[in-house]
Amino acid sequence: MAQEYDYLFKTIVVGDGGVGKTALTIRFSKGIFTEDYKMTIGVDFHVKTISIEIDEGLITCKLQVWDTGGEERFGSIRPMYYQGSLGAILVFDLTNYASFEHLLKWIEEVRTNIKFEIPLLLVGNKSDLPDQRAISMEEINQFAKDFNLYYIETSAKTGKRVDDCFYVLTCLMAGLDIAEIKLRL
Ligand code: G3D
Ligand code: MG
Repeated sequence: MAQEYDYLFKTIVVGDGGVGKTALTIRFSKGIFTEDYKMTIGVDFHVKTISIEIDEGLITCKLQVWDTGGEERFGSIRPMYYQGSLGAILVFDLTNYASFEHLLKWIEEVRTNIKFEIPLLLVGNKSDLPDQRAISMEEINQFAKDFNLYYIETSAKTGKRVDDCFYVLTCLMAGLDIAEIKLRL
């Protein structure tokens, strides 16, 4: 039987508890936002196949998105979820400054647990709450520049740019030129 995808990518979603990792993962994989899912304990993974158009045709990528529990008490079981990850989404909450400050810790955790360089995508979630915004664009841009990260602002609630964020990470994992991708977004 022919394989129905060109690539299989394991992707992890990391960041503090409450930033919206589960909401983003569910929005992307199922296209919905629900207020009543339980706090993630350990890990869940969701699968979705996306197609990327390149000059030579379509590339089909199957994403396995692992939604990790961000809470400290899951720390000891978390490392095994990093195994085999080819990309990571680093999420903070645009309305919570501490979640932004903790990004460094998350980058270190990814780098400690994954011995080779993988693409990281920085995501500021809850863009639907502009009045509660706690981090300036300057600060975010500086951070993204310092760590050489591509940055996207999403709302899991409205769905805004959620697909774009997984699409961009997939392109990075597939080794496609980000400048080219930008033009297509
Ligand atoms: P986590 O998986 O990172 O711990 P969750 O975070 O996905 O469980 O989300 C934490 C809370 O933030 C949830 O609210 C969820 O509904 C809310 N949330 C997630 N994404 C968004 C978003 O884009 N916009 C808004 N306004 N809220 C969001 P509760 O009330 O259940 O704690
Ligand atoms: Mg969760």
